[in-house]
Amino acid sequence: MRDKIIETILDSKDEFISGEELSKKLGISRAAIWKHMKALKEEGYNIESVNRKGYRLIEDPEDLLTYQNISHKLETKIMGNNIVHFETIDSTNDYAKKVASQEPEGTVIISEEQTKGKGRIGRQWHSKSKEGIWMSIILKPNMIPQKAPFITLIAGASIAKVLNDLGVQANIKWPNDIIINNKKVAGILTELSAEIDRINYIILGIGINVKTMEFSQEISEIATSLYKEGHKISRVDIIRKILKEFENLYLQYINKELKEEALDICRQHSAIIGKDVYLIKGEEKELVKCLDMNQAGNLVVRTKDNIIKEIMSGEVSIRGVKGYV
Ligand code: BT5
Repeated sequence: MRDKIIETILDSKDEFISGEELSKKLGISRAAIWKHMKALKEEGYNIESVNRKGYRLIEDPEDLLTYQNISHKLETKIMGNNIVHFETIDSTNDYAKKVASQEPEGTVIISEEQTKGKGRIGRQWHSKSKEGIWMSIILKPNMIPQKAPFITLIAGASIAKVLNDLGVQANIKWPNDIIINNKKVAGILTELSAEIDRINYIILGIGINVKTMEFSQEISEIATSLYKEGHKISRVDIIRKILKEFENLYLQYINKELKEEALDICRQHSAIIGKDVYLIKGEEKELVKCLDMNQAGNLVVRTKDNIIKEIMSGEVSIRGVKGYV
């Protein structure tokens, strides 16, 4: 019922909607409406109630990443059907792992803040309250574990496509970074639980800097946000669009083994194909030229000695010759 109330007041935008109208539309008493409104206010919705006029949302409700807000106008079949929202949590990936066996595929764990946001190989992911999108999607594809790394590329492709469609020139720094103006705006952390021949679940963690204007010193040179780059786009809108785009590419991949669309997006929006970059693996650093991404989603590079080799995601980090890319 609360979802319906939210939907109705979202539909009436800045206009007041009276208790009577709401009670007619939803078929519940005005007292019941009042109780729901009270609960919604406690949840953080800024609902104004004025005598004889009724109710309206007085602040941008888009800012809350609740199920009610995201599911309104969400056009997916499975992604985001179930959303678990936190004000604060250690890491949405860690929480997702704890609940993965009970929750259905497509469940989204999302938090306004992470206190122990994670990057790859134990690195930290800065996730300040309400400044970005910190979310994890639980996936349960019926396929062999070797096919899992491609999911990271599908996620990168969906983020890049959505941002470009919204007018943001975002590129993919293979395999898991999204870049604007040579700086990192988003990162992906894919974690896998599997038997030898079967996936139990995949946790797809996505972190996107949206509103941050000042980053901590450690990352201020390499990080950026959508707002910082002049794109004031609502977090809810981005999430809905990413869930839809990701679902499209994901279902093509797991149901029909189709990769072409995702690969095309990755190539079209690549931040590194055609460039000289450093491949970094532990202490080793090697200068190579990126030539392409092959069908498997691996990076094809040419070394200084003119040897062509294929790099698998997860093996390396990449740095540009003159900075981050
Ligand atoms: C990543 O790792 O880029 C994966 C980030 C995934 C974050 C999401 S948020 C939701 C979910 N729950 C989690 O706990 N994690 C996922 P990696 O490629 O290892 O990059 C990490 C590096 O990026 C750090 O070592 C910093 O240099 C830099 N960094 C940290 N926080 C950043 C931020 N907010 N924006 C840009 N760069 C950042």
